[in-house]
Amino acid sequence: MKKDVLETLKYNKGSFISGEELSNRLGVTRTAIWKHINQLKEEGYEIESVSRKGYRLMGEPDLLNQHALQLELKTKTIGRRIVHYDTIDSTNTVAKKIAAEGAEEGAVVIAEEQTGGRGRLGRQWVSPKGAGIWMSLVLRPSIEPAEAAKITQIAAAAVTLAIRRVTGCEAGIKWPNDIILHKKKVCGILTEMGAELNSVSYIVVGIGINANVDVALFPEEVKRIATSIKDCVGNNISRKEIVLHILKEFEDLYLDFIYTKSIKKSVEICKAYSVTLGNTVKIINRDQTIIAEAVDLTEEGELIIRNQEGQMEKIISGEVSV
Ligand code: BT5
Repeated sequence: MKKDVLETLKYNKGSFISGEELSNRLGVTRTAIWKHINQLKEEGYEIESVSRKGYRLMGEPDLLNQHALQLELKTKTIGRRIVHYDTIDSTNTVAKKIAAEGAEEGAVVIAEEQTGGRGRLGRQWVSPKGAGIWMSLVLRPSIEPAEAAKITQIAAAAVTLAIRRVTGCEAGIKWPNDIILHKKKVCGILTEMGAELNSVSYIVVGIGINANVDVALFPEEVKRIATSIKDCVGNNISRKEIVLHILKEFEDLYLDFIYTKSIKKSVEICKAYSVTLGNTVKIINRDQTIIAEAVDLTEEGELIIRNQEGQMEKIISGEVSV
């Protein structure tokens, strides 16, 4: 019921709705409405109450804990359980630990700050307190280890859609795991797994987003390549809105993958918003560097390139710079 009260207030954000109208619409007494409003206020929602006018939602807290997200989450499984930390070394490390101990599919670990945030190949992920979105999803698809990279493409598509829908910023995807705003990195994705030889036992997909982060405070070498959503929008954005949208978009695309066994839908989104395709790219894979033209993505989310001899090649993973 509190969820419905909040939803109605949000729908009318900035304008008054009377206690009577709320109670008629939701089919409960005005006293019940008043109780829910008070609870919401205690949770940090700024709600103005004026006699004869009613209630007006003025501001929402930007909390990423289980309670705050649960109130507005529209998913079936993803994010139904949220483990929230103030400070943790890495949400991926925690997610892998709880997954190995049996955590259910859809569990999400979120931290306000990471002291040992990780990128690929042991690189560091800068994760300052309170301003970013540092989260990891636990998944249990029945797939082969070689398919794990598909989850990165699903996550890239979900994050890009969420940023675009919530902020209007034209987020793009640099294959395979970077989300870009104005040519700079706003988000990185790290997919890890626990697996037997032929079957995956769990996948953890870590998503790091510079939401309201002050990039000027980053170390010099990261500052040059990074940006934040705040810098694109011009003011702080609601991390909660972004998280809610990511979880919903991710669930839709992930379930589509589970049912159809194909990530075609995600790949279409990755292609539509790709900043890689059509460009000359440098691909670094272990000790090999190739300069080539990025031509297309396969239905499985691999990159097709045309090398300098004019031959087409399929790249499964690697470091790409445009
Ligand atoms: C990635 O690796 O981009 C994956 C990052 C995944 C981070 C999330 S946060 C939640 C979860 N928990 C974790 O511990 N990790 C995941 P890669 O493609 O290897 O890029 C790493 C490089 O990005 C670094 O070497 C830096 O150059 C740069 N970098 C570091 N922090 C950054 C930041 N906050 N914003 C933009 N770029 C950053």
